[in-house]
Amino acid sequence: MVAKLQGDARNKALQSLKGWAEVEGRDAIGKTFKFADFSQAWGFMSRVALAAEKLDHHPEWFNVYNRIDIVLSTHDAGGLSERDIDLAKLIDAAG
Ligand code: HBI
Repeated sequence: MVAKLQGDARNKALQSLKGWAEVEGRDAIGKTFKFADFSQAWGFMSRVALAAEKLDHHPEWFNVYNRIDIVLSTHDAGGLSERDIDLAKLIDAAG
């Protein structure tokens, strides 16, 4: 069972991220990525998909042409966990 991030640990984890914001109305974080075109965006999504599969932790995302809106939350925990923080860092590295 994955634990939800709470209190100081949660604040510290959120502060370690760049450009990720808490999502209104749910225990999740989100970030929007923009690329030059669809091909670049799809390449990024492919890299993220492989990293997510390795981590066994998956993003919620929405893509239109060169834009990808990503939301991270741990369904097994019912909210934000350390797994989302790890995936956010992998996603940033794939950008
Ligand atoms: N991805 N975001 C997210 N949250 C989960 O709880 C999760 C996941 N990917 C795989 C996964 N859980 C597995 O542990 C199974 O629950 C399918």
